[in-house]
Amino acid sequence: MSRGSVLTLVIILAGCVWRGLWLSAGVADQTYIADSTRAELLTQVADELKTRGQVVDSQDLTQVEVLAFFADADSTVDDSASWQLESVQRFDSDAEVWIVPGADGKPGWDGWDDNQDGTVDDLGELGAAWSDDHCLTPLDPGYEQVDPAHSRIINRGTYVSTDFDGFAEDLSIDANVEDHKRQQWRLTFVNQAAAESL
Ligand SMILES: [Ca+2]
Ligand SMILES: [Ca+2]
Repeated sequence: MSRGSVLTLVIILAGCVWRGLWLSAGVADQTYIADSTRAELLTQVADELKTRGQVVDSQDLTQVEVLAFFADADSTVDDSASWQLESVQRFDSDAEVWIVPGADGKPGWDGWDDNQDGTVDDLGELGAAWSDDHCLTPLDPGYEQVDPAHSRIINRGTYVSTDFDGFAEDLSIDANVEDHKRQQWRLTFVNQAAAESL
């Protein structure tokens, strides 16, 4: 047997062992559920646009990011008779992402000179490893209360909240004809039954 054949055989056997371990671990291959749920939700979006007199090609929705949540962790896709649109988000390249000092109110660890520059709790310590410092985007609670004196902008470009009207308007423009640059959209859905039980 040639070296190439042995190598092929080893690869096949390794694949079988890996697949066997995967199945024995009880890890189900559920990608199809995500795909079918996305397709279902985009159909729901297309139907909503249709009620507004807009007919969209499925191609128009391929770039739309879809997130679906179950408020009840015990729920499954099989339980979801319907989904409710929870939020419409648009990527804003100018939107600010801040890093804030966390619950202790101090950059990095409270009372520690995390960056060893001789000054305890200076702004340069923001984001120190394993501290309670964290990032906030316009979608996060507390974003409006960020104190610029004790925080700093760490990035620009993130999703911001908007509404379905803006989404519909963007899709109403023929990007091919009018040289329109389609915006980047994210739609979030929540399991309706779970939402009603909140
Ligand atoms: Ca902190
Ligand atoms: Ca310091």
